[in-house]
Amino acid sequence: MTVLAIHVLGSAILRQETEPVVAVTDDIRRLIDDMFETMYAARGIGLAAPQVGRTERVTVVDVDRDGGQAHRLALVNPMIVLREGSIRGEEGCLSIPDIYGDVERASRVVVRALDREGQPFEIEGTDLLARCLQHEIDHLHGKLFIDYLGIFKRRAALAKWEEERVKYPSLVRTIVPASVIADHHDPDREDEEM
Ligand code: K1U
Ligand code: ZN
Repeated sequence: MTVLAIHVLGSAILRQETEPVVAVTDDIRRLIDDMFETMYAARGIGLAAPQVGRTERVTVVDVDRDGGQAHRLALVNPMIVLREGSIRGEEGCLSIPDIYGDVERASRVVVRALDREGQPFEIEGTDLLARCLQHEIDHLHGKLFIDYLGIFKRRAALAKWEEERVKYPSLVRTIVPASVIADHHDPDREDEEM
C-alpha cells in the first residue's frame, strides 16, 4: 500500500465533479487501500479521491481514527438518501491544513453506496460520522467546507491560507508515515511535512 500525496486548496482537481465508478475493479480496490493508508498517515477521519488527485467517486471514512479494521468505511458512488436535523460543528480539511471553521450540517444522514466488493449498502450516521460523510461527499462534488463559511470568516480563513500555502508550492502535501518518522526521529523537528 502507498501513502499518496494530498492536493491542497488551489489545486484544480479539488473543484472538479467526480465520475461515477462503473465497476469496482482491482484498480478501485487499490485506490481504496491507498486512501486508507494515506488517511491514517495524515491522521484524518476521512479522505475523498480528488484529494489524492483521482477523479473516481470514491471516499473512505474512519471516525474512530484508531487504524483498526472494524470502523473502516469505503464508499463507492455514495449518495445521501436522507438528511435530518441540523447542527453546527468544527471542521478541518486535510486539503486546507491548519484552517478550521464551524459548519452547519444535517445531524443525521443515511447514505447509500457500494462497498469495496461492489455490493450495495446503506449506512446511517449521526454526530461526527454524519458530519464526516457530508464533508467527504461534498469533496466528490467539488465542494469544500470553507464554502459554507460566512463572508467574514471565509475571508479570514482564506487570508490565513495565503500564509500557509507557501509551504506547498506544488499544491500537494507529502505525508510522511508515522513509521518513517519513528525510524528517523529528529527531536528538533516535530512536524511531519516534507
Ligand atoms: O476530507 C478531509 O479533508 C478529512 C477531514 C474530515 C473531517 C474532519 C472534521 C469534520 C468533518 C470532516 C479530516 O480528517 S480533518 C482532520 C481531523 O482529523 C479532524 C479535524 C477536526 C475534527 C475532527 C477531526
Ligand atoms: Zn476535506
